Amino acid sequence: MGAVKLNSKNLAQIKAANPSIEIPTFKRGDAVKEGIVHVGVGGFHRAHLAVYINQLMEHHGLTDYAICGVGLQPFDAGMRDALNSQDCLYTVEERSATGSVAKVMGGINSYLFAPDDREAVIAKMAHPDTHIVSLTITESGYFYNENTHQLQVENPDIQHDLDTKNLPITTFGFLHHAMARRREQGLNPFTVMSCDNMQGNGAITRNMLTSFTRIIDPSLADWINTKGHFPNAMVDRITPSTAPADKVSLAEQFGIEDAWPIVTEPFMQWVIEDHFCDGRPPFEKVGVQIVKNVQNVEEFEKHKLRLLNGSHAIIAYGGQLAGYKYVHEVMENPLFAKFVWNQMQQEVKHTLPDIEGHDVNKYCETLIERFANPPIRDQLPRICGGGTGKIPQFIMPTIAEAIWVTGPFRRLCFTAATWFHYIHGVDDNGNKFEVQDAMLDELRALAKPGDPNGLLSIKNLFGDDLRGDKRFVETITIALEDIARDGVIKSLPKYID
Ligand code: CS2
Repeated sequence: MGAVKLNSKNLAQIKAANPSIEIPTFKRGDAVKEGIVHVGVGGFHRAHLAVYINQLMEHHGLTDYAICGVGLQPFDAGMRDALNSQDCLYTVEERSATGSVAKVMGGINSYLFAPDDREAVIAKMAHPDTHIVSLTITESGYFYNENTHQLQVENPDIQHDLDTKNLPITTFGFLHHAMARRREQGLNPFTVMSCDNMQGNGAITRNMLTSFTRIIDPSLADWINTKGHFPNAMVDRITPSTAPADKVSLAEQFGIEDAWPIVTEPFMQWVIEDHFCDGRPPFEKVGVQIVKNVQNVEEFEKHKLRLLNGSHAIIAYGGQLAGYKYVHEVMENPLFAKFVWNQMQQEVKHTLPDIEGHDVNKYCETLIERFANPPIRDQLPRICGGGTGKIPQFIMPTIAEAIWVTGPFRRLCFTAATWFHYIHGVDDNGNKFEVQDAMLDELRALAKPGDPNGLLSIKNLFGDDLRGDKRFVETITIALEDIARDGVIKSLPKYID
């Protein structure tokens, strides 16, 4: 029998054909309220927040926090078409060495594609039923200058949105208009909940939004700043980009025809500060760690960003240069596996705060297992992309702190150097690959094989403290020379022990 097209009408048939598949049995559509508007519906959102909401709706009777997904970018048209063709249902396939489990998710209730109707998005955010606007807009969506910690006011998209006669194109433009409308209507601000991978994601969101709004309307900025809440959070679930083969295997193995399914790992984690100004779902009922203390979230974030994402950096940039395609393949090479372990243990761990009840060595071991999980086939280009938002977050602060406490940082410099070299788009065997980065032109103009100084001069990315540190510049120069001369695989043994 052929696979069945995923939609509400066919759910019972899908379940009957394969009873192991989890399907939503809760009410959807007009029977529920959409309390969350989520900007940036990609794989990660659909494998993370939308899964927690699905579980709350399925097992805990939640009816007033269904999700209205929003896409701001032209490339989101594909998600609009996929979700709208299947009543916003989609499949999450959890894969591990022991097999696959398929779960149809129904937490996303509707989807708005901003380029179709920008006003509809503003109206939705401003609606009294909306209590939370959540974001997965990637690091570059925040227009955050890493050096000055300020909004990139000069950015043309921000300039476009600062003229309020224009309909907005950036997240902050939409949030600004919606907040203004809520104030006019006598409502509370909604909570703005960042689910992006950034240290202090809530604080950055607050800072960027109020800076943006202050230029247009200082009193609105004050209102948002005083009444609005922006919880900080650590989010975690490795979610590869969906490959065409994933659709085929879902159809073959589970009988579901899904225009855009997700393949992910069984593991998921979310630690979030309890800081909501207009109510929230009882997230703790589905395993979310809700913490009262912002410092606690920061500690979890630090552990995750420096250990997981910091390791991903060497796996992705080093692996791409060495000619690999997937994370698990890189981890099968003992040189990389050992380097990753030693970087975590010897250079990152000592920069991290102790967290009560959190065993950092166990956490590192779990990471190695997660990276090595072959069936999720996590693609290196997914992790390589957008490095200008990643290296300054996941690697540079660890180097700066390691220097401060005179700990070792050679491996971290090697990791940073793999990114510097990656910019050229040619691997160690002379094969070309595509480099994805919003700042690519600027990077390419400044990158030189074996010489980090051009890239280090980008003030938005690298602060003066590191650029001015002789030990750092010397160490990264040597690493970059090694890579340019010998390639990653030949250089690795020098950096492992
Ligand atoms: C990856 C993350 O893109 C990246 O840099 O390291 O997407 C990673 O898979 C997630 O942070 C895991 O939670």
